[in-house]
Amino acid sequence: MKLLLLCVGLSLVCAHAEGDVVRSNIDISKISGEWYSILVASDAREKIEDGGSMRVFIEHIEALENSSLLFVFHVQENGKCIQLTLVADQTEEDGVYSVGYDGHNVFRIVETDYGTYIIFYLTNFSKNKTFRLIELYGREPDVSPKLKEHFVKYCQEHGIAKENMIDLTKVDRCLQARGSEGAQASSAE
Ligand SMILES: *[C@@H]1O[C@H](CO)[C@@H](O)[C@H](O)[C@H]1NC(C)=O
Ligand SMILES: *[C@@H]1O[C@H](CO)[C@@H](O)[C@H](O)[C@H]1NC(C)=O
Ligand SMILES: CC(=O)N[C@H]1CO[C@H](CO)[C@@H](O)[C@@H]1O
Repeated sequence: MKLLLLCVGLSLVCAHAEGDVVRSNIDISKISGEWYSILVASDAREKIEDGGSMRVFIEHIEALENSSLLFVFHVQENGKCIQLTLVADQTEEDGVYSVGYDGHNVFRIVETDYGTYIIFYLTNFSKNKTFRLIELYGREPDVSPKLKEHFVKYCQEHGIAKENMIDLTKVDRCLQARGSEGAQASSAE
């Protein structure tokens, strides 16, 4: 009992230090707005390498009235930044969404503090092969080294090694294409 109380006490301290991180009952209206892709990890590395279908750069997220989430990304095709819009629908499971893009994808929000970062965990079920993708988005173009380390640890705990992670802050994320309404829209499936 004493130990339990100690743990509860410590986790409160820790949660406070991290800045009110939520892992359940996430208020999706608060994740609306601008985001930047920071780190991405996958057990199918080719999907997040240059030319991979999952090498996408987030621009913003919008929580829709029907509880679906609208994602606006950029992808690079032949050196050009193309806008990609996807709508993810809520599933029956709390905090779990599904979206059709390069197969059928199911994802959930792992954790967020709304104001600094958000982590998504996605599982892909394409024709033959399923794979997982874990992503870190930041409200600013970069996040603290501490947060990156936290993400690396989370991925490793979920069986994705550091070699299968890409630091997207070191590549061309189509930042120059952000907010350009004229960008050619392309929508998947
Ligand atoms: C919610 O609304 C969006 C935009 O109108 C639509 O694309 C999406 O399919 C809707 N989702 C559901 C579950 O009806
Ligand atoms: C998918 O699986 C089928 C049947 O197992 C196989 O014949 C086919 O080559 C596989 N396709 C790919 C792209 O791996
Ligand atoms: C639910 C499910 O099938 N998940 C699979 C996703 O892909 C990874 C990697 O291929 C598998 O290990 C999981 O079992």
